[in-house]
Amino acid sequence: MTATPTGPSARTSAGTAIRSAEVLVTSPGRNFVTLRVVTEDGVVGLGDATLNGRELAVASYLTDHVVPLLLGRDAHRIEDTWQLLYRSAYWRRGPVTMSAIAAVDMALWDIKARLAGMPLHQLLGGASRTGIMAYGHASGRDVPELLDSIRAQLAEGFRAIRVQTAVPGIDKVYGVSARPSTSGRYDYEPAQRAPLPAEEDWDSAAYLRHVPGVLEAVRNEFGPALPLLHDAHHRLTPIQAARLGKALEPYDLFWLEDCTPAENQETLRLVRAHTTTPLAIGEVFNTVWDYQTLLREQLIDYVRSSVTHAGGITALRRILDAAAQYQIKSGLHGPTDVSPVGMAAALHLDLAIHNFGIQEYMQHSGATESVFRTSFRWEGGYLHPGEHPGLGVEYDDDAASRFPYQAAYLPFTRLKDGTVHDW
Ligand code: GCO
Ligand code: MG
Repeated sequence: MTATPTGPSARTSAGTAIRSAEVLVTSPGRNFVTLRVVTEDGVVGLGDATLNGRELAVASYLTDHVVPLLLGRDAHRIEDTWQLLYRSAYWRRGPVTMSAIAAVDMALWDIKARLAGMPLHQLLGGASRTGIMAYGHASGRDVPELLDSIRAQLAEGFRAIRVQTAVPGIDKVYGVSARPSTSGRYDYEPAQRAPLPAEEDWDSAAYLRHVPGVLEAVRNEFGPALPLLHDAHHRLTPIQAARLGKALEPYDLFWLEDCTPAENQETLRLVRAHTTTPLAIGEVFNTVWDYQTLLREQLIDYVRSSVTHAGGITALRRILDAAAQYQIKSGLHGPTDVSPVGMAAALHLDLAIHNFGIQEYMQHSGATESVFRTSFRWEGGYLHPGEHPGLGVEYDDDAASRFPYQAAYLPFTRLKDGTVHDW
């Protein structure tokens, strides 16, 4: 028998052999990359491969380098396929590679669960809770607008709210909607459709002076019980992050997110030593290695990864199990750039794991929902992935064809003196 690159034993002529794997790019309001895997028997699995602002790199990684390895393999062999894709490339990790692997992993779990006739969470151990507590986004260009935005999110049913605010002296701040989000869905999409990225400005000192007062106003208005979250979006130095965490302690945050760029995990020792504000980190991480020190030294409280960017259900489950040893919980990333497929995968994991914390839920647009038909439910502040076999998402090709890809970039940031800063 001739050895193939994927190994002869992984191939099969049974009905579960992978017949096709197709990369679908669509842009219903924003860009999404989806992998559709089909078995010889016609069972379909979907995986999300969307990497905001770098979509076509993952599409090419999949089409040019991954799809040829999948054809003829047994769709049931999820672990073997994951290990093959991770190890056979030689070049490991990174968001492009790990988003591509994630898409394959999700699609294969989708197929396995559809074949089992069960919603995916059943294969992950079954439900550990009845619903998934989600947080919504609120923002304002000033305090009254922010308070209105929070009221609108509460009216939508959210029981936990992320609070972002404009800062005097800074033109455009991450997370702040350009128009009031006082009714309907929160409308903040940082990726802009343009041939080049937009430039924003930043001033950490102005931000640090302004944010505690805003959180105080919010706490005073809504009382002590409402869980409040805030995202510093990687912009602070360790000592600034420590100061912010300390300054926010009176307002009892559910979490402070991405207080520093956490490429240097040891940095969090300093932040941790100075504040009891809970810390959430990891949306830009893509493997368990990025969390090694953070988990072992208990430097964070919440794991922020998405299924899409952390190598899929197989890999994120391992990160969350590692976190559970230290009572560190999940707080999975759920912005609109995680597609409904990636969101469904997150919800099945959220429902099954024991160390669930909270789930971000930004709500996709009507255009996005016309392409991705989901079966997850949003009721009373809680999400549920539903009981459809598999992930519970169907892809509508006709709807997708109405939304061709459009180049879009995340913005970047410069300080007042022109220095490029972390966005
Ligand atoms: C969040 C994130 C997002 C990211 C976005 C980048 O907490 O939801 O910070 O808003 O900026 O996902 O693509
Ligand atoms: Mg974030």
